[in-house]
Amino acid sequence: MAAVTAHQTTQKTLGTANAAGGAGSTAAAGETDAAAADHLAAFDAAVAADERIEPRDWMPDAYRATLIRQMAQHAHSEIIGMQPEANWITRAPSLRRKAILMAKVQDEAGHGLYLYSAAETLGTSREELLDKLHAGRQRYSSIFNYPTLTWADVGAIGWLVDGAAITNQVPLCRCSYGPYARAMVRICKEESFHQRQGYELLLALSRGTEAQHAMAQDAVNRWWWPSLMMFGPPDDASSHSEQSMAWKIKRHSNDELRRRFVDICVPQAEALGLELPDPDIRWNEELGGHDFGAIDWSEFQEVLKGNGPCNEQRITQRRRAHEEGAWVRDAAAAYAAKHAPAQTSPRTPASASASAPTSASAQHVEETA
Ligand code: FAQ
Repeated sequence: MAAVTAHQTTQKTLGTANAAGGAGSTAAAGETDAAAADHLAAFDAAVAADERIEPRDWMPDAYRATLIRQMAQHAHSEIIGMQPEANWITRAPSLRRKAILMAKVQDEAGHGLYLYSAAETLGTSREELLDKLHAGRQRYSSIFNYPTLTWADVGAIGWLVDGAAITNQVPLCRCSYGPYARAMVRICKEESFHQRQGYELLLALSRGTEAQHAMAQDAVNRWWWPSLMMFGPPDDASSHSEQSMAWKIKRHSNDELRRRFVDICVPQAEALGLELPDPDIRWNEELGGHDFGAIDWSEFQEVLKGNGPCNEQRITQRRRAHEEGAWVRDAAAAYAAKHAPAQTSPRTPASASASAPTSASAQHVEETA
């Protein structure tokens, strides 16, 4: 990928993206060309100096739109990602395993909450983002369109899916947008616990009976390739990477992170006593990393088009959970209105103090299942 500076790419995209609104839009009414150029120069300098861009700072519309797209997709992935594992809560083989799995699934809901809140600082709302998800206008990760067929899938998700998520997300802790970077710090700590519980679960199965070992191997066989796809299309087909890396939203390309993940997994699989389902994995001395087999990108494209094994089921369940949670949102809004601090300003009519709360506070208790 050719090296580009934030300035070059910012100029290329200035004014081309749909502004999401907010304080720092390039579309600020009445702004002169000179003022816009000053803003752009200050933004580029901040990115170049590895400073954080904060919600009230000026930012190019396309930067804002890119962040909203990625953060929304990330938040949607967290809450839709609750479904495959939640499928096993009632069938966990022991109280200990059930408690751990419930805590993990709850953590994913929390991650969705942090990320929707961080996205709201860009001038969008959680309601709007969820509407777009439910209407199929925003994506969630391809990985959550695969079924969890056995208990070992819970282990494979923890080890591989959370493992891939951490590999991708640790660099996001240094993302140029402050609220996203800060949300990622806490999320990564929790993902790290998730990855370990999956590894430990698989280890127990791998060292168990022959049937348990076979179940663990089968789960790894099914989750390996979709986990590699989580990192996104190959670099030469990744439409957003060049710009996102120039803006320091992304710090590494999709292929770089995918390779890093394979390098991490190979010795872990060995320690687990399980095989990765790829006969082409071998050490490449020259690269200082592992080579691996070709990914079936047509499968990835089909899943993105909505034709994965569980796309329909996941989105239907998500829409149903949202509808069934309407009473909780209504109750929270009524409670917030009742307890809203009284307005004392003489210019504010008394009735205004009892008006409905902001959508942000009403949405605060949005269900996440
Ligand atoms: N699935 O140009 P790029 C988790 C789309 S969280 C679906 O490379 P970008 C925790 C992409 O949006 C997992 N779509 O895009 C957990 C774009 O579409 P567009 C989620 C994908 O953004 C564990 C097009 O392809 N993590 O697992 C995928 O630069 C267990 C072109 O792609 C994040 O979201 C995909 N895998 O790079 C929860 C991390 N890949 O807009 C529960 C943050 C690409 O052109 C249980 N996100 N697309 O229509 C990122 O780092 C980036 O957005 C990438 C994609 C790397 C995912």
